[in-house]
Formats: sequence, structure tokens, C-alpha cells
Amino acid sequence: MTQDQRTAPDRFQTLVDNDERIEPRDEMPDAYRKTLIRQIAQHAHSEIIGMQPEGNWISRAPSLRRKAILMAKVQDEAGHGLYLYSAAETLGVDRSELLDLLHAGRQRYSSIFNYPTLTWADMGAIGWLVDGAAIVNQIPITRCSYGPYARAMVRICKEESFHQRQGFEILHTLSHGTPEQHAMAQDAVDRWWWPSLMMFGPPDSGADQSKGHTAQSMAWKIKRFSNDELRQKFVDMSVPQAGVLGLTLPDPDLHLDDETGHYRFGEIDWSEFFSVLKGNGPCNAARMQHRRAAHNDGAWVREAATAYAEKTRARTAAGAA
Ligand code: BYC
Repeated sequence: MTQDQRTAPDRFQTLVDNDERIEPRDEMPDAYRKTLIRQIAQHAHSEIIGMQPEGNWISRAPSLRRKAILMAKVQDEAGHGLYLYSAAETLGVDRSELLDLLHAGRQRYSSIFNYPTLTWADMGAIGWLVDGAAIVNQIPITRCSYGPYARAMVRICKEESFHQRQGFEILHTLSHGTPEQHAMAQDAVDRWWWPSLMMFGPPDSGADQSKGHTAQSMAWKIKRFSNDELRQKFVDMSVPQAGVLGLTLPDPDLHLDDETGHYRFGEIDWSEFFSVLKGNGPCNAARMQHRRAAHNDGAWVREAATAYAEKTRARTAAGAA
């Protein structure tokens, strides 16, 4: 039997088993499509909500050079949102539907963006830790079984690695500056470390994960590693980098396990994570209010773009007739 003679579910499974890509026109189980829409939409929403904590510092960046870099970074996040909404649209949903779900509080965005950015050093900590965590999470998604998501992730990861380096450089400069600047860098790392570990999602074991998506997503090769595996990679990568920065990580239990070569870390406060997910983080309400207002303020741009597209289409059709 050739591959094309197989029934649709067989063909889907064969593609997954052979590490080949599922493309938009391929048959796929409904649940696979739904899971991808949920994850890609959440990812896209995170990119555009993630513009807020940093956008907050563009006007206060300490030099023209820092301002230009930060503006470029925030613009990159908007671009990531666009690639991801486009990837989601290949699954048969519309970007406007997804935005409506976000604005109605029916789709999530990453927990990390519900924390405030209190000082300039937070731009460094977000770049180093948040973008660093994003890279660890997203590099395996370049091998995701769904083609459009995997391909979008290649460019996103390249840009995230610039972001991570600019954050590291901000913290390095502050850490090696005046005692006040060093203290500001340390304070930012103290505040962003634990929420960054939570970004990877709930632990693999435990009551809450029995409702989780990991096992099925790994079987479909959407996820390549579990949340805890990626969290461990991130900790192992970050500890030596903190040493180079001359900063400490706020965890008295952090130590190298000589047997495994991994850094062991303390207990994560999962009650804080679930409380942020329920909408009770320090900035949930402000982030959503700002997003809805930006969407409403941008209505005229969408209307103008639609009118222009329709006019161009009509002109092209008239020219072809
Ligand atoms: N925040 O079974 P699980 C960025 C939810 S943007 C909120 O492990 P899954 C950046 C999860 O949705 C970073 N919710 O789920 C941008 C599920 O709830 P639902 C965003 C979370 O999907 C600007 C429940 O908990 N990156 O990098 O298999 C500037 C159970 O979880 C979170 C991505 O989105 C969380 N942290 O795994 C700088 C990457 N964690 O949906 C940086 C793509 C879990 O059943 N996404 N939940 O109601 C993923 O890799 C996966 O979706 C996750 C979760 C690892 C996040």
C-alpha cells in the first residue's frame, strides 16, 4: 500500500511517526488541530502582550542607543505575533476571532507578562531571563510536527537570541557599574527569576498536571520535551551565566548535583503561578485593559486597510476583465 492509499488517520500517524511535517491541507485529527490553535494562539497573544512591560520603558531608556535597541526589540515582538497569528490562520481560524477570545479572557497569554517592570534593570532581566526561557522553550518547536508553526519558530528563535544578548549586556553593564547600579541589577534578577521558571508551565507530576496537555502533545510531536525537562535545561544554562554577570540567583537551595551534572533548585511556589493564571497577578487587569484599549484605538487602521485591500482587489479584477 502506498502512502496516498492509506486512510487519512493512518497517513497522519505515518507522517508523525516518520518525523515528517503535517501541512495545512493534510487531514489531521480534530483534537490535534484544536491543540495547535490553543497553543499557537496563546503564543501569539504572549508576544503582543509581551510588548507592554518593555514598551513601558522606551521613553525612559537611559540613552538614545538604548532607546533605539529597545524599540527594535518591541517591534520584533509585534512581528512574532504576526507570524504566529498567520500560522494559526492556516488551521482555519481567523486572527480577529483569536483576538476576540483573548479580549474576552477565554484564551491565555504567558503568566510572565503579569509582573511589573519597576526599573531600567528589568529590561536586562527580561532580556536575559524571559527571552532566555523563551529560547529554551521554542528551539524544540522548530521541530514541531506542524509545518507552519515550526517554520515560524526558526526566525523567531534567531531574533530571541539577539534579545537575550541585549538583556545580558544591560545587566552586565549595570552589574559592573556603581554599587547602586549593581543593586538595581540584582533586585531585578531577584524579582524575575522565579516567574521565569514558572513560564515553562506546571510540573510534570502532580494533581494539576493530570489535566495537562504534555503527554498528548509529545505523542503528536508538538512538544518535544516536558515542562520540567525544559525548566531544568534553563536552570543549567542560567547558573554559569549568572556567575559571569556577577549576580546571584535568589534560591538558597540551588546547587550542583555532582552525580547528574544538573543544578538542583528549590521548590517553586505553584500557588503563585495558578493565582496569576486565574487573573490575580500584579498586572493582569492592567495588561488586558491596555490591550483592549489599543485594539479599539486601532479600529480605524483596520477599517482603512480593509477598504484599501477591497479597492485594490476591485481594480485588479476590473483590469483583468
Ligand atoms: N502561562 O499542560 P500544560 C515570549 C497553561 S512569549 C500561562 O503544560 P501546554 C516573549 C496551559 O495553557 C512566551 N498559562 O500546557 C514575548 C494549560 O492551560 P489551558 C510564550 C500557562 O500547552 C515577548 C495549563 O496551564 N511562549 O517568549 O502543553 C517578550 C496546563 O499546562 C503557562 C509560548 O507560548 C504559562 N506560563 O504547555 C519576551 C511557547 N504554562 O490552555 C518573550 C509555546 C502553562 O489548558 N507554548 N499554562 O487552559 C508552549 O510551549 C506551551 O503551551 C507551554 C504550556 C509550555 C507554555
